[in-house]
Amino acid sequence: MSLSLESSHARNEPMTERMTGAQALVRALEHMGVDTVFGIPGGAILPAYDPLYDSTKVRHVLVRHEQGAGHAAEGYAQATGRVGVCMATSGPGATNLVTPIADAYMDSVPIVAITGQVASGAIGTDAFQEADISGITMPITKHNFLITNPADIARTIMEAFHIASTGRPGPVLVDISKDALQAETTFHWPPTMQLPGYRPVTKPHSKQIREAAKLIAESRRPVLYVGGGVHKAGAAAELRQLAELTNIPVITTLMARGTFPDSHPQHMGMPGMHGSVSAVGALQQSDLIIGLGVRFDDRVTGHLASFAPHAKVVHADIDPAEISKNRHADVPIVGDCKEVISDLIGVIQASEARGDYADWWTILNGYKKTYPLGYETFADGSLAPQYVMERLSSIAGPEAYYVAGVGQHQMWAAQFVGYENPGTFINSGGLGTMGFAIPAAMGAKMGRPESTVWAIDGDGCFQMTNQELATCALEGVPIKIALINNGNLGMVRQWQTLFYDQRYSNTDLQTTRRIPDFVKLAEAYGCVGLRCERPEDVDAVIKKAMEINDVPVVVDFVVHQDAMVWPMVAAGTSNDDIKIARDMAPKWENEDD
Ligand SMILES: Cc1ncc(C[n+]2csc(CCOP(=O)(O)OP(=O)(O)O)c2C)c(N)n1
Ligand SMILES: [Mg+2]
Repeated sequence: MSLSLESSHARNEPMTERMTGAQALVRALEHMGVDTVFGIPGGAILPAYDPLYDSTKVRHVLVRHEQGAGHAAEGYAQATGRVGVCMATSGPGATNLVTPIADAYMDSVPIVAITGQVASGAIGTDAFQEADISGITMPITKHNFLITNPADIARTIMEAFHIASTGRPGPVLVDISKDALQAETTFHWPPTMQLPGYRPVTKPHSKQIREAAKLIAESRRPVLYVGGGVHKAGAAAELRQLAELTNIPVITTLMARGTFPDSHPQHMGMPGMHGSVSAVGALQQSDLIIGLGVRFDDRVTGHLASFAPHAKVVHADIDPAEISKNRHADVPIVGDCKEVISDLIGVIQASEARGDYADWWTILNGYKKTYPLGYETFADGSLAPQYVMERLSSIAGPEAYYVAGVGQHQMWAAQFVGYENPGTFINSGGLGTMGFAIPAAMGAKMGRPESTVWAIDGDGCFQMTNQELATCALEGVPIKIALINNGNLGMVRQWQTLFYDQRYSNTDLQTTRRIPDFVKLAEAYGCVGLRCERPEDVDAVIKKAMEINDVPVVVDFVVHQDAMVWPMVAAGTSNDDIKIARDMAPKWENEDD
């Protein structure tokens, strides 16, 4: 998958025409190859909705909440590798986009958010529905623009798509005043971009690559720490080649699940707070971490000072600001992961030097064997959520997309679904946004209509954005939702169980009283609603859901409220103190053995 837009540029013949700013906006979107825009109209953006009505190339999807538009754009972008687009009016429309914009910023998702602004003469007067959205989103956008001159619209749209999709991808906001949309202008295409200071470095420095290869050959306990940047660079195939060439173990972060196949013998699992013992142990005991498209996030490192204490670090990222931000890099490499990995492969292949990792593999295979992921089943015959994930994974298979909300269900989706293909697990990693799953699944399905898309959502998350089921039903977007209904804000409850003496303050959603009744709610939205409460019914209900492809399906999996996510590294503690169950720690190999 590549984020290049060059092919759509090449198709465009030069043209000049008189039209309104609003028409120029729609025309520019068409030229950029946009086929789907998610949004809701309102006063300031209304001029743009008029020419949009006539566009045969751009499909506007009327969502039920602007937050849904933003997450749908993210889901679309992540499933297709193209830029996702959302649109909203000024003031509350724009502020409702703040959460998905922040989400896209944290997870480096390329989206362009277009907002209407009050007329330029009224800006700064507290006009009706005025919000300084470019000011508000300054710290959560890769870049943003406020346009008051219609002549700037076409060029700015091209620049916005270019910035969103090149270098480290991210959200770009384009705020356009109502008078700029209404006024006449001359539309030129293609415009000339004016981004003199923007030149992301993609080609890594060859000296740094040689240094990295030298450290790899010298190391005894290396680990490839793979993050979201590898898939974004379209480098999953190169990663596999590098891993197999060197025989180095691979760990895939929450944002990289699927970038390296789970079934591969060199895969150690996911690192971090709810990572596997083999992945966390590999990091902690390594003598060399090769970080590719990662940011040494606190959820991965745990207590930073005790993270991987014996490791040297090679850190490759397209964003120089990430390198040595949290952990000092002995060999910093700025560049696109595809180029970095390809160059590394070239240097390693050309040299005789190879590391000897036999002892390392003995230790790691021991961890894998002794501490596989597991879970508790319940004597009362009630449903374990992890079992639902295992069966879903097996029945829907690795070709499907899985889009998670935030909470325990997200972690179980990361742990118990088997990912074999890059980009097939879509979730809110950096911001941890409840309500992400339903609209993001909608966007993913619109981008990949031929694929099965399962949202894995929590009962808490689902109640934040389930209104987009109306959008899905009306627009013909047959997503499937596995609702993991534990009746609680489960992840918060888990922390209350472990760290707050089981004082369950405000985490009981009381869904046991069927308020709401999720099956009836699904039906009210024109979807099929199914319920499953016992392990013996799981396969049948998933198979039934797989057979329904004309409308969305919601399966209310009523699960035990006490299921917990293990392993766990408690926040702020060392990865060395990972627990595989309450008060149960793994036994580490002595690193000097
Ligand atoms: C918008 C938002 N508000 C609050 C939180 C804090 N939070 C994290 S997980 C969680 C519980 C999620 O509950 P549910 O969707 O039922 O998932 P479960 O953990 O039960 O699987 C909460 C409240 C958040 N991540 N996002
Ligand atoms: Mg819940």
